[in-house]
Amino acid sequence: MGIKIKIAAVAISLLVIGGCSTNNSQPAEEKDHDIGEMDHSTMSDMMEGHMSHDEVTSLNDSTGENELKIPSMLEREDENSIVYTVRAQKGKTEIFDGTETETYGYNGSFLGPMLRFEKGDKVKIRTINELEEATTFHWHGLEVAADVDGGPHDALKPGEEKVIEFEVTQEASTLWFHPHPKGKTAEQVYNGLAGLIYIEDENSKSLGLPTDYGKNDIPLIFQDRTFDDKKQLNYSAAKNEDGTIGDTLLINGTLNPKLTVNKEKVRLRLLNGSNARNYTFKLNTGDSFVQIATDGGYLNEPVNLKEVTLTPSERAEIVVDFSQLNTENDLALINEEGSILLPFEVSDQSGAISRIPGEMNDFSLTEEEMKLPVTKKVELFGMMDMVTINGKKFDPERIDLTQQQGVTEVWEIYNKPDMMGGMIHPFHIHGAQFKIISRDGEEPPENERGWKDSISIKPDERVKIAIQFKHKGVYMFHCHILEHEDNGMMGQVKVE
Ligand SMILES: [Cu+2]
Repeated sequence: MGIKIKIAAVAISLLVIGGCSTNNSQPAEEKDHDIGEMDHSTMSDMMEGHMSHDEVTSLNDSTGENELKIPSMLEREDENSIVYTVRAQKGKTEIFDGTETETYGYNGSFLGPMLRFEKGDKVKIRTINELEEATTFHWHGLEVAADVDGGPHDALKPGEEKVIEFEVTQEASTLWFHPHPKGKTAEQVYNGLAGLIYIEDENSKSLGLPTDYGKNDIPLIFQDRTFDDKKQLNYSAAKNEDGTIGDTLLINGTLNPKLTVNKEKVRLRLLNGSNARNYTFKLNTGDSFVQIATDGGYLNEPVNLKEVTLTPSERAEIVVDFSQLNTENDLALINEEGSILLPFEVSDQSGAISRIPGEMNDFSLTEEEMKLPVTKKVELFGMMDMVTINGKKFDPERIDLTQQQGVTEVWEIYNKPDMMGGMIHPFHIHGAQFKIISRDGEEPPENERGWKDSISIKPDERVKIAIQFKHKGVYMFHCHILEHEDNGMMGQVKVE
């Protein structure tokens, strides 16, 4: 506890230093040198990991009293050749013992099932809106035609349904789905609308990685919430225009979760499903783990890390080898402040034999792609409800950018600081996976050399990405702080 308070105090003083540096127009790198001693990445996380101009509420430690819930795997249906049915609905959920909380969910009262696709699958999904308000079904990270992507143009009114069809053409990855109605995304996600998509392919099935769903292949959806004194999710009371943050962490909708594992390699598919909070995940023992996948697929090689940071909507797959850890200690996944997110209970059983191969993928950023000129510029700016992209707020009638189908272009995304220094914006583009060329002219870190659909951009940072769209139509690009998105920090690219 003492440590946590101390770190918080350092963080506050760093915010002050960060603010001064920005006013002096010092480059971000120099700021780190001033502070010396601490680990470089920890330092920058603490300085720029704040996701709001306000001080960020800490997360309560998980007491570990509830076993982590694992989302059910949605059954395939053969009738009428519709493969899946996904319903958005209202319900009541016992998040706290003995109390019902009003929530939203897909095919249940809270969150959603996991949808499993294989590369090459021709998928039909019957989407049904059983809510009392309009919603959409957006498949985050999926490379599909814009008319099935579920952006704000595709709202289903209460009681409406729509059958969508697409072919899965991308490689094995962990994606997710959530609503995207204009101005209401943040509240609907907050109330519980989010689910997972796993894509598998020949490669993923042959690598020998842990794949026993719920046993050694564990999805973890991280969402922070504020509950009122009646233990309800009162979005309008909790709402912050600059990103809604809560003091209570739910993982897969589980309050105070713990995860029981065998002494084996366990794959954790981390999804930051929060409206606005950033997480730097690490083990409380300081032990390292390996990252094996980014948002849209496997890394070429596993990357050894002691921590990994995810901003809203980003994913990372990591493998923790519990057979190699000292299980005499209390083991837990913690965040940058030391808050206990997920305690682990390690059983004596040795578990399955799985491996982490040295080579997992053939992702490449070509010389040609690196030499392409910047042909799209995107500038993120503002705070609260005054957020813009290229100086404009979202207008569904306006096309901001156009790009040819199947042609790779380089986008440069710049996070323009404001008077208070600015904040991280997680930038997401629909309908495609992209490659990071550079961050402020430098090669991206090893664990970002893979397919991405969302990228964190720090204040004053300039990022270059190479992106190609496989399909036509109008796609959204936006900040994935959901309140910023709802406040108009969103534009449209038309793929012709
Ligand atoms: Cu933002």
